[in-house]
Parts: sequence; structure tokens; C-alpha cells
Amino acid sequence: MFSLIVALTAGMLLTVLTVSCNSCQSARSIAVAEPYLQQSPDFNADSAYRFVEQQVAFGPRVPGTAAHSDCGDWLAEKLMSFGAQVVQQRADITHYDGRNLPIRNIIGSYQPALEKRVLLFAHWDSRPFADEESDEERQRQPIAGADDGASGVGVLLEIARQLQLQPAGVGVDIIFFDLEDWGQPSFDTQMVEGDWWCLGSQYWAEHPHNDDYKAAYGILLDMVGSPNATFLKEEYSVHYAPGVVEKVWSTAARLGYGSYFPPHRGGYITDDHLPVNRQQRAPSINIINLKRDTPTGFGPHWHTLNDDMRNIDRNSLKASGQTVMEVIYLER
Ligand code: AHN
Ligand code: ZN
Repeated sequence: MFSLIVALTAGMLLTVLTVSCNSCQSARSIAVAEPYLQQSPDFNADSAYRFVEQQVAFGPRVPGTAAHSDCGDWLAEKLMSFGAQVVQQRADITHYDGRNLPIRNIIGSYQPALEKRVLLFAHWDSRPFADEESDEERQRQPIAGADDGASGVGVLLEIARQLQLQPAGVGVDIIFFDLEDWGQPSFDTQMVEGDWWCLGSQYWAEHPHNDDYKAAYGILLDMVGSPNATFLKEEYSVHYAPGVVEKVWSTAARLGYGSYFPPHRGGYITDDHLPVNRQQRAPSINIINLKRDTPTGFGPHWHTLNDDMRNIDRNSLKASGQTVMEVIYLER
């Protein structure tokens, strides 16, 4: 008789071997732990970090400013340099305060001829007001949006760079949505009826860059950069795309990123995946840092002037970026 003690750690796969032998009456099962072998190219977190830093260096990417337009040019140029077919979508919308605002969605496609597609997206604008600051003066200043905006875009730029080096087995569309974050600030007490968040994705979902655009599924990355990020299972994601949630969270666990992707539910978050789901462009999930111990449910730096590079951690970029890459490179 012998006993086999197997320690299972994160990232180990349990394989059950059934063996039979002459001397045994019956078949025996032996559990063998094997390390999970990553199938995707290595996501380079230093590279992603630089892409976040470069966006932040333009200054707050507030629609209508030079920083926004210069950063938009840089993003489109970056996607082109990584071999994507780039289309930009421009439109004008009227905002809750009556202002006319331009929308600029930046779209990069890989293998546009392939029918099966995965949609990856993030917002590239930054919020014009730090309305979660306690000081009223500071509430009217724009945020740097290192985490809120630039982190998701930085991860997707690194994935774009990797897609050029080694194409995936499916078509991939990367969209940088504009005007996600101009929702009515808390200091504006006049209530205006309407959906003022996610204007770029609302526009695209109603007017996609290709007629009848559909993807097999979609993944939004929002606020994926802060240290010890926890990507709780956001409720609209679970509602609209339970299979995608399962696929992404189980892939993260296999890669050893289970602490970033805990198996717990978060709240319902109005975000860019909502219009994409409602218009049935792709069943889509949101990978977003959610907290159970803060008053807002987001990280403590959310919509404050602290949302800058001090809050960006390569490990969180890596956990989200490698997980998304593993999911798309396994797709056929
Ligand atoms: C609301 O709080 C309504 N939406 C959060 C979506 C968001 C803002 N993501 C980043 N900034
Ligand atoms: Zn925001």
C-alpha cells in the first residue's frame, strides 16, 4: 500500500489517472498535479505600463481639449503601427448640460476577413471632474485617469502589439471608446433625465463601424491597473454573458491569477459593456476593480486627483492582460 499526497496550488491542474494492474483486483485512481501550460505569448507588463504612462503624459484626455485630440492621434497611430486596420468614428452629440461634444471612437481590427470575432474594449477619455474629492475646489479639476481609462487602453495596446507578432486563431477588434466618463457630476444638483455615461459606446452600439457587426463575445477592461485590484464578477456581465464570465475567471485561476479574479459577485455597473449588450453586438463582460469595503464600491482613488501613475501596478496589468490573451489565443 502506498499513499500519494498531492499539494495543489494555484495554477496546477488536477489530472486523474486511472490505472489497473495485475496484482490489484480493481482499478485505482491516482491524482497527479501538473502545472498548467500557458498557451498564449507572454504579455509584457513593462510595455503595458509604458503605454499607460504615455497616455497620462498628454494630460487629462478631456474631450474638446488638445490633450484629448493629441492622445487620440497617438492611439490611432499606435494601433496602425501594430498592424491593425484602423477606422475612426466621429460624431457630435448634445450633452446633459446642452454642450455640443464631439465623439471619437478609435477601432483597430485584426484579421478583418475572419468571421469569428472577439471584441476587446476600454474607454480612452478621462473624466473632466474629480467629483469624489472632498474639497469643492478640487472637485472641478479634471482627473489624470491613469487607472480610470488609461490602464485598460494600455493593456489593449500591449495585446495589439502581441497580435501583430503572433496572430490569434480568431479575428479581434479593439475599440477605444470616447466619452465614457462625462456623466453628471455630484456637485451638479440639477437632475437631468437621460443616460449620460458611456456616450461613445452608446453611439457605436447603435451605429457600428460595420453593418450588423456581431462578435462571439466582448471583454471590457476598466480600471485594471491599481495594486491588488479585485475583479469581482460584475452583475450585468453575469446577466448577459455568464459563459464568458466563467471562461475568463476559470482561465485566470488556471494561470495563477485567482486572487485578482475572486469568485465573488460585484454590483451592477453602468459601463461601456451595457450598450454593447443591449444592442446585441456581443455578449460582453466587464473586468473592473470593485471593492466591498469602500463607500463608492470602487478603489479609493476613483474620480479623485489621486488617480495617477502612483496607483498603477504592473502586476495588475499583467493579471488582466495575460488572462485576456490566454482566452483569445485559445479561441478557434
Ligand atoms: C457609474 O458609476 C454610473 N458608472 C461607473 C462607470 C465608470 C466610470 N467607469 C469608469 N468611470
Ligand atoms: Zn470614471
